Amino acid sequence: MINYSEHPHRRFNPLTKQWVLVSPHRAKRPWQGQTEKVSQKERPSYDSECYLCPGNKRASGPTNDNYKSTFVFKNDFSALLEDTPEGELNEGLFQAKAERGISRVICFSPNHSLTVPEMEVDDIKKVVDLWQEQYVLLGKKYFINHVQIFENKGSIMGCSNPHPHGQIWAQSSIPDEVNKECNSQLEYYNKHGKALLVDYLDSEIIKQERIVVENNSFVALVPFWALWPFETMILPKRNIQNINQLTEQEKLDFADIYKKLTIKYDNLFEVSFPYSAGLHQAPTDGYDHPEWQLHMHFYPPLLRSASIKKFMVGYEMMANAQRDITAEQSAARLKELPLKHYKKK
Ligand code: H2U
Ligand code: ZN
Repeated sequence: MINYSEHPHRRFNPLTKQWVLVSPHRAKRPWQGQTEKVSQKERPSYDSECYLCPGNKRASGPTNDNYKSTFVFKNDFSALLEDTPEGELNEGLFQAKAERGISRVICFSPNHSLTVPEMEVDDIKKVVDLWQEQYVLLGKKYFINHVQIFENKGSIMGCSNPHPHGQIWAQSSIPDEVNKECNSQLEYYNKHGKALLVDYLDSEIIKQERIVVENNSFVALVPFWALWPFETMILPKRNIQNINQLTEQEKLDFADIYKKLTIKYDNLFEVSFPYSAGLHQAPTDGYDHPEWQLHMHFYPPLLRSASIKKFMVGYEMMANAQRDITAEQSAARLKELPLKHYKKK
């Protein structure tokens, strides 16, 4: 009889309809717990060379406001442009289409030395306030059908600057990852009359196998179908299609769980834990989306220590995502970690 914590198996991701190969027998070797220290220089709270610090001149010329909490500006090297000319190529196998959009950068704090897990909950809430405001402002524009809010953290993830910040890319098309989730959630809703992720969270709450941390309004868990070793997802406890529906209290709770989860991440290998994280929510195409459930994904690359990362190469590139340690094992490790940041020990 198959034992899912021992034998190779595949797990299905109902959001993307992709499979992940799980090989738990390979992770059986005992955990050595090595946490080799990577150089962790304390950063100053202000860096005159940083292009995101308040009052500083950015790479391309403009000067940042002397901001006191959060700060948003148009990406000086925007991947998407508002004034892209119309155009479409439709020649059989050769298809292309002009794309319009807006790219913005968000500074989370004026303090250069901080990261989300080290920020105060009230200050993280201001980031959530800004996300909400930007989702609405950008989403209202007639040529914006999707608003992607995300954070790249750590140079290993290609993040260009340690100053706490995130980005927003808003555009007229629904990007691929979101489109997969749109289709799956709609299909599920049409069949069951409920949002897929609402049913999913209900089952996870009953099972109690993959939940890492929760508060009154949110749960953070390792999804059953996680690809990355310590991948997690934050889910609201009520059905919310987009961030604009969050109440003041829920925004505070969102900030609280964002902080708690990232503290656990930092504590795992006692390092500022790198990841790409992003909100997934209903498109801003003017339609109701009862099938949608707001959620935030965290895709961290680290595997065994502060420097040993999981590579999605070889088999993953050619065939299928694969992991050794099961989602349940990862969740158990994250769950047992303290909610006090290791630097405060
Ligand atoms: P990361 O989140 O990956 O670090 O990217 C930071 C963004 O900041 C990046 O998209 C922008 C880059 O284009 N940027 C500016 O808009 N102005 C600058 O002066 C430097 C970087
Ligand atoms: Zn800075």
